[in-house]
Amino acid sequence: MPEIKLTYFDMRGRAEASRLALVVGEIPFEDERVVFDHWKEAKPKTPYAALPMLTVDGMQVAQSDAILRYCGKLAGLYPSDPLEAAKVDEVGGVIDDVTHAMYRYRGDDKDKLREERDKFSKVDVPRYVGALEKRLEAFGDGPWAVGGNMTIADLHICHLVTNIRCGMLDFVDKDLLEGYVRIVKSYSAVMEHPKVTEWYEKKPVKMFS
Ligand SMILES: N[C@@H](CCC(=O)N[C@@H](CS)C(=O)NCC(=O)O)C(=O)O
Repeated sequence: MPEIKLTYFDMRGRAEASRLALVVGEIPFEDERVVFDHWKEAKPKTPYAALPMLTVDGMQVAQSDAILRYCGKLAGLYPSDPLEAAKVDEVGGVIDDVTHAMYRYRGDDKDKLREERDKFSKVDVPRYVGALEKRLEAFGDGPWAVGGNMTIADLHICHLVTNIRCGMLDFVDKDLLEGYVRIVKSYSAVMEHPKVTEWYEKKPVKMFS
């Protein structure tokens, strides 16, 4: 097994799905959390001046999706069958679409933010999450998103549901996703996995604080 270090800030953000993949796969790794005071110095040493970054036997791997896919492969959470893998990547793609819509407005104008987040809740979520719900129903009864086992698709979903449920998004109802039964089923299956519960007993969930 290679020597692995996953470097990110001390929050879930774009690294938690990869951390969970390694945890579930029982892959030993160093969970390096950079404090913002040290980030200025570390930033130019990363490939794209951004985190997360994975270091595998001294080799840097950047971009959260690439990192997650790599961790998923190591952990046995990425299908070897190309069509099943495509379904997993499809889920990752639509979660990216939803996340993009969530952060479409990044300015300081609270009225504008409320307007954008209303649009997110009333237009983007029904469009993307509603469609994903139907796709998962077509993929199977679950609880896993794709096939009969956990894959990184479930970790993508878990990331989205956690972000909404924790109430960190201004002007977004934390119950927004509760009606999407098939999606919540996948989220719950991840959160109830013994390795995941053990992880959160040791590392309480931190969002952006
Ligand atoms: N496309 C990149 C985006 C990485 C990114 O934007 N990282 C943010 C944290 S989520 C970052 O490093 N921000 C600090 C900075 O830009 O100085 C990925 O998915 O890894």
